[in-house]
Amino acid sequence: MEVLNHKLKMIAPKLGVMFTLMAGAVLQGCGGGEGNKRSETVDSDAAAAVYVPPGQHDEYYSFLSGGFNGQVSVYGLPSGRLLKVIPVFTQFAENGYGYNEETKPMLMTSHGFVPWDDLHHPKLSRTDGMADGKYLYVNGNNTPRVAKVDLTTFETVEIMEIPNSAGNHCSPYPTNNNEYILAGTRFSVPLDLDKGGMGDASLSEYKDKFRGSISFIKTNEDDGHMELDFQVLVPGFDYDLANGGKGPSGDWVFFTTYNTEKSATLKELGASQNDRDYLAAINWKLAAKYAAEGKAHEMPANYYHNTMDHNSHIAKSNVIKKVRYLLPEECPGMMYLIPAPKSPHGIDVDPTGEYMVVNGKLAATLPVFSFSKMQQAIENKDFDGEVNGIPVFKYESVLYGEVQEPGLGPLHTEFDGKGNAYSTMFVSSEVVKWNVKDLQVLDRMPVYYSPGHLMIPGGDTREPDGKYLVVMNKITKDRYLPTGPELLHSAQLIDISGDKMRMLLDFPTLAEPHYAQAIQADKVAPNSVKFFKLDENTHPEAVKKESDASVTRQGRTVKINMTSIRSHFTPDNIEGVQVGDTVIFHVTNLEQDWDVPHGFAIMGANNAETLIMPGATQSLRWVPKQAGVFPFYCTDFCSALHQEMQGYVRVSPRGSNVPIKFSTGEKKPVPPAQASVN
Ligand code: RUQ
Ligand code: CUA
Repeated sequence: MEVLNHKLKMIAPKLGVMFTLMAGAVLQGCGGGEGNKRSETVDSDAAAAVYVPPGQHDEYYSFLSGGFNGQVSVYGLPSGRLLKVIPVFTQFAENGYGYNEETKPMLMTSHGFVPWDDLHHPKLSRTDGMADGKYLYVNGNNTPRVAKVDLTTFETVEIMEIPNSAGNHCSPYPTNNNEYILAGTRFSVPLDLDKGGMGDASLSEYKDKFRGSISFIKTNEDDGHMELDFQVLVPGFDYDLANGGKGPSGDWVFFTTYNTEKSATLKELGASQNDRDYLAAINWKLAAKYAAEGKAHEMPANYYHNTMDHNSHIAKSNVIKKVRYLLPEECPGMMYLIPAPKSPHGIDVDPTGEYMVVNGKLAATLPVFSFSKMQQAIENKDFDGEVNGIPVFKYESVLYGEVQEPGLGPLHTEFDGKGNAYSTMFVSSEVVKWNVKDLQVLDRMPVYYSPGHLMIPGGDTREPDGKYLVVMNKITKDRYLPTGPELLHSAQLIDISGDKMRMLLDFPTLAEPHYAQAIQADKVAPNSVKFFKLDENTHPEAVKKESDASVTRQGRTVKINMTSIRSHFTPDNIEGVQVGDTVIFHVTNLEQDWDVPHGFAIMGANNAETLIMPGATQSLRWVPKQAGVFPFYCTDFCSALHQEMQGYVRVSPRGSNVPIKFSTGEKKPVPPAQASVN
């Protein structure tokens, strides 16, 4: 296997695309069975390097995208311990997100309620080019959305649907002071500039009618609130990934493109005809200036912006009906195209902001472009024609150099802040370390198997923390005990503090992580909220003391305003509900203590439980379909009497005359004999 691997590396660059892809199949195919043998190369002291003793905390929070589970998973590093799952685009039965009445509006879109997405790229908010630990932005790939997670509560608090986009993959990219979150479309679609949104067009009209868009989402400095400021409508290519400049290139953001052939069918062939696709360079500051100075047009739109109110914990949706757009051909100096190896994937800019690495997954070399040469080329008008009025640079005029024989299938690169870059090779299944200045390969580490993204804490910022590297592998095979045909994906932790990489740890991950971000724990942990203050709870249905609990009927709706505290609900006996009523339980958790949520679930409900944090109110809708006496109970083991935390709702046949009645621990008259003893 080692020999074959080596041979492929030597031969494949010369044989081109098809062989490279076949080689991938071969390597993956015989991956099984090799894993245990190779892992013997792990140092005997690796365990000590990742050991976090019981009761002690990890050094970093890492946020791994959940890919097709639509969530974010939070792991501690270096231990690889799972700390939390944050539901974002996906309903989450564990805590009721997307099931309870308060959070349902978060998942509303112009397509209706969309309870799932494919979440690829987490990016931490930034101050002065560094992660500041306030928010985590993530993309929804399938139904284009950008979400914001508040890192004081680890809750999704905002979701913005992106109009005129299809496949929001090169997204989100926050600029160095969070001025904008940029989001680029993956698929181009026929845009109807008069009526707004997608138009009806024949696929044979792809070349003329299809367009892409790059969205500029402005953020508010105080609370990170998002607002879609404008879009740049770009040529009908596919746009893959984005990353921004820093330092001298801080005003720029770069997007890889593929299918510059504008092929509408069989893209695996059609989009690989040209020898080169492009790296699109956009001066975001200039774009914002053009938009502010009246260069923007306006078109009708229809997209949702959902926000969660901090005090009431109620989400609401705003539907926005127009969007502004810029056309590159009307905005000189805003956008350029750099020829890049065909069908490139990741674009990564080094910490100095001078070098742009294009990971050409089908290419034999890894080209590195120079930002200062690009500035020079703009000045000298060193162009090789144009596309839709956008100047195309001559390849040589912006190229810094190429890493020779880096490996097969480069996908992504990050930096250690010591002048080195680390790239994943999907096909040859390795992480390759190389020097950014002299472009020499310094080290290779085989990984298991087929890595996508890798992540170094701060590795995409001005000052990376070059201690650990996490590589996220697409194929798991034999790394763990088998679990049938479906296996979790696998992450590996590598020590990059020395000259040579050192493998430390394997840990399975939930669903399919693409990108991840990590940050020193002390930038996040001190701000973590322990519970919500009951007196700041502005939920209109909140009940702040047991004596205010109530059950009221309004027509066919029965509203139950209930409290929970260790270890009972008030009320816990409810009568007068009829078959077919809409019953809404508004449950307020009266606890004012850390880590005492109460859950609420009722038999036969067509949604999920809801888990109520201390001081918060959440509402669950239930339409009983049968008569009977239905138990409800607390789902979270909250005290020694948790099993007693339960109650009943009596449901009578439709039209019955049982009145609304409710109680908790009805006091029985005290017998006179005992009364005198007390
Ligand atoms: S992308 S590796 Cu969104 Cu590279 Cu997945
Ligand atoms: Cu409350 Cu269990």
